[in-house]
Amino acid sequence: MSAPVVFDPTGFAFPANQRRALQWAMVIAIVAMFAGVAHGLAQALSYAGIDILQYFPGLRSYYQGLTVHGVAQALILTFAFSNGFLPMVTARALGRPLNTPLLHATFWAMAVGCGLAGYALMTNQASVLYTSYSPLQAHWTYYLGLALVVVSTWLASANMFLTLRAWRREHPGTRIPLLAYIAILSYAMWDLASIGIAVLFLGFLLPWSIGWLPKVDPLFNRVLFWFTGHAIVYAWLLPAYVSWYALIPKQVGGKIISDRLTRAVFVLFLLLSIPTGFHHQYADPGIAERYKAFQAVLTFGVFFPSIATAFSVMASLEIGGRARGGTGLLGWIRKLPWGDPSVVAQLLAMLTFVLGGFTGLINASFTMNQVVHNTAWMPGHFHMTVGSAVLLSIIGVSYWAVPYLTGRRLWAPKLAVAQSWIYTVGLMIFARGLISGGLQGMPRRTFIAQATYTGEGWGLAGALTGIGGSIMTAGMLLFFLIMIMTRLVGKRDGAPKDIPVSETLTPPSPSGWDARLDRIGFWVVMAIVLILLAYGPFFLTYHLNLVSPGFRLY
Ligand code: HAS
Ligand code: CU
Repeated sequence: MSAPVVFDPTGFAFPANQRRALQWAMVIAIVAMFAGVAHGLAQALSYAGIDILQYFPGLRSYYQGLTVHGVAQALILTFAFSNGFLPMVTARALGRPLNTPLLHATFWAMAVGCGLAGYALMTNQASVLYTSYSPLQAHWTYYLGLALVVVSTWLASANMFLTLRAWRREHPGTRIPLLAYIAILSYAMWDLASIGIAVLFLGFLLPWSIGWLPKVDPLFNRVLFWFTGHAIVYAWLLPAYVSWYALIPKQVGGKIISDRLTRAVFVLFLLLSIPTGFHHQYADPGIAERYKAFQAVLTFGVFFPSIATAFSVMASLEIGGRARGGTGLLGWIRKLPWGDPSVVAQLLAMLTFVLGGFTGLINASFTMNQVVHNTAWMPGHFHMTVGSAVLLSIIGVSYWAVPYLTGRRLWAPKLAVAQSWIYTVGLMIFARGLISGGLQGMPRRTFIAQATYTGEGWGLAGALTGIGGSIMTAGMLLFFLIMIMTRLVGKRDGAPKDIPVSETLTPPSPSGWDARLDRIGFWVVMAIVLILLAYGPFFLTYHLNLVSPGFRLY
């Protein structure tokens, strides 16, 4: 008899100790979010000419605040969340618990990493911004701390791979459940991508900050950073896509429209996320135009799986909206569960991401990039991607995951619906300010509140940024209140007992071309081939110039 194609893990429940470990991953994520939000308000108000940085105890410079903001939000929040979320859904999809020692090791690597990097940041010894560009030099604890954060993501991946291997042994011939497959591929992509930053930190910046390596090569360091640094944005985004594809349909009463399309989308991200990093360096000298042009083309390639996602996620939503009685061309939209805080946060995440994605295409265009590079446009772009699609999805997932993990019902669900709306309205005003300011030449990473110059249109752009940023902060404070109250006073009955896992319209086929998508090892090798094509010529022909000592300017 042939093996069943669809595996059914009904009845799976996490052991209590694993549930606790997963809760702690969420705690780190939410604490990092809080640290980042306070500094976010200061950055936004700076664009409006208001300086509140002077009131932050212990803060010595604008760049210290900006580094804390970027590191906390972009590096800690995102990965602390994914370290919990991806293994959690993998275990649920495979119907088997995770490896407990690995789960604890993941947590401790992340916690110690945050402690070390946090020490350097708080004492103003790491005001190098989240891009960690040399020749700005940080204290060694910053590099070691962030290296440990990366190690924690590897441990989380190892946990998923081991769980998958054990499951495969017991289920030969059965297709990998879709949810586990896309969660594992998300981190497989990141594992490859993180090699760049691992070499950068361990091979150059850490020995340099200790004094073992007297000088570094800033251009080469930037190349290593962006090798990881473009793919990192998909490492942030793909967990949100996991939720949009595989959880949200169930939450709105719809179905995943295609098993094979969903798998193919994640394979495309594995293949194309990394060989595109030069699109952050169009303006850098020392990199041949032809390498930049090749990666520009691949950047338009990695746009494609997001477009496929837009159409297929919308189709699953439509199935849900119609099942709930929606009719006509757009009537199904109204019928979506707009009263469910988890769903609303993620619908708003998707809607704002449309603009985030399109501004990305402008960045990616070789010539238009000249207009927007290093201007306020850029934070406008990335707050509509990581600051909306990713953040609002993390918030949306938290609205069911925190009750699921703590066994306590969400506190004040109506307020939670309002929370996402308030944040989103603030975000749109804020991004409108930054985008228009950027088009009028307003620089990014500049303390505008103390700038001795100004430009046409910066007044309105800055005011909108300040107003929008304040509204976003109010939205985030509500989120923290809801999380704390859920933990403290949330009712002990009525919390979700299971993760919302969606069904697919048609189950995966046991044979045929799409069964080959499950050969993860093969796709990893293909990804490496593409990386070699895109980066190989540069690395092979580059002469390392160790020229720069370290500087601490702020
Ligand atoms: Fe980007 C710079 C190009 C996506 C983040 N990006 C950045 C930086 C960050 C960032 C942080 O080519 C600044 C880095 C720094 O500090 O210097 N980006 C792109 C492109 C995409 C893109 C082509 N970026 C992202 C995502 C990010 C992110 C995602 C975070 C998560 N970006 C660039 C470039 C630069 C850059 C250059 C360098 C610029 C420079 O000069 O420095 C694409 O992947 C975007 C594709 C996405 C779409 C949107 C699809 C829409 C979907 C939603 C569907 C809606 C539904 C709603 C279903 C085309 C999937 C239905 C709901 C109903 C209610 C009906
Ligand atoms: Cu990029």
